[in-house]
Amino acid sequence: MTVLEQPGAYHLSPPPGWRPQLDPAPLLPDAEPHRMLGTDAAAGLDPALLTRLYRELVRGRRYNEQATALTKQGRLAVYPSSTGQEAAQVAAALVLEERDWLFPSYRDTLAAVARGLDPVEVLSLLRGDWHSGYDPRATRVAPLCTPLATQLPHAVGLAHAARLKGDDVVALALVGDGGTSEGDFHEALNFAAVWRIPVVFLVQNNGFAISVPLAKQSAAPSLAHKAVGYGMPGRLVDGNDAAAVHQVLQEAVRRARRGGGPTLVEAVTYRVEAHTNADDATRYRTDDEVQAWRAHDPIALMERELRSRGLLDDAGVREAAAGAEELAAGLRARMNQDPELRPDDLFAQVYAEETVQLAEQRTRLAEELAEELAADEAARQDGAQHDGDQHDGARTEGAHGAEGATR
Ligand SMILES: Cc1ncc(C[n+]2csc(CCOP(=O)(O)OP(=O)(O)O)c2C)c(N)n1
Ligand SMILES: [Mg+2]
Repeated sequence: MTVLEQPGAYHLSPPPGWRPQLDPAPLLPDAEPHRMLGTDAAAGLDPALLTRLYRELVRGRRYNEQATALTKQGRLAVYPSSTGQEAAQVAAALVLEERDWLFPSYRDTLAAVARGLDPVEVLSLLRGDWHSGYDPRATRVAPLCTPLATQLPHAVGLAHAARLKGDDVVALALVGDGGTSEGDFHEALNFAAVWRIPVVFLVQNNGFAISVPLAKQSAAPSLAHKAVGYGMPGRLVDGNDAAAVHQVLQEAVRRARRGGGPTLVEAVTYRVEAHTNADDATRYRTDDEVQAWRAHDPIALMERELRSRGLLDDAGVREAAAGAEELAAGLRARMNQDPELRPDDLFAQVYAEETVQLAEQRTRLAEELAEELAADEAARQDGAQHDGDQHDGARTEGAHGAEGATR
């Protein structure tokens, strides 16, 4: 007899005691992205914070331009520009306390720079020189992460461990719209919500995962809505409004710090440049779309606010531009120096204890390099011998020639 055949054993609806664990209504994001700049609410914002945000936005844009130029000069292997997304990255950096941790993706160089990291060290990975140019422990910034969304479980694990150890640490993890389709996104959010981990997830929805537009990525009402399924609040914010992103993230960080658990924030923004210097964005989107977003520019929004409140004038704009120019000049000068690389470093810091395979590879590389060096040396000596012979020949000929001439 199956369960269906047992009288009264099967109910079409759940037993009456069933109810949702949590009222989903308070978790739902607002219908429209939260905005501050240009609204009455902006009057209450701290002028020092606005000014700081503005300076970082201007520096960030210049940094993007300079780094992109360096790819064209062969000084940087690849650069994923975040022009148009500066507000979300800068706000993410400024909202954290020194003891907190940032988990960036490959596109989040500006968040690392605004956090105070060395601008050249931030580019080390994208230059292909070294695993991470900066010390994640000292800076509390995890390495820029290329495998999509893997930084999310890392952030959750770190914040969980910190809480177990009694450390007052919040982790802020950045991810793209495309990254929300990854299994790691699901695992990180589920674990974080169940364990009420002090972590904040910031999705920069820049409209695209390379050439895949958001509509082909997700059918959710918004990416912030995904939070509800995990049992954490979802917040929707205008990602080009640095003051609004800062405010929403600050609330989420404070909530996490006081034990309220994680929040998922979706910053609605736009990737104005191509995916990287190696991508041609004209193949999958129109110029009109790009121009419409340029009209909602994060720097222009902030400048307008500051000017309307008498916090910025032409001289202030020039001063911010000069500061950004100094950053770019330093970047140029240092990136144009050839780095000193040790091939053996390739194997360092991969595992706490080196695996047998890695040790074998290390030995093989050392042998190959030694062979190459020996071959180079032999070729050099051969060349020198050959040059010497030619030189001697030339001298003899020359001598004869000279002799001939005197004759
Ligand atoms: C696990 C994994 N799958 C695929 C890729 C290849 N890949 C690199 S960037 C990218 C698009 C990511 O889009 P999104 O998450 O929206 O971030 P964005 O580049 O827009 O900042 C893809 C698919 C990858 N890096 N990692
Ligand atoms: Mg994207």
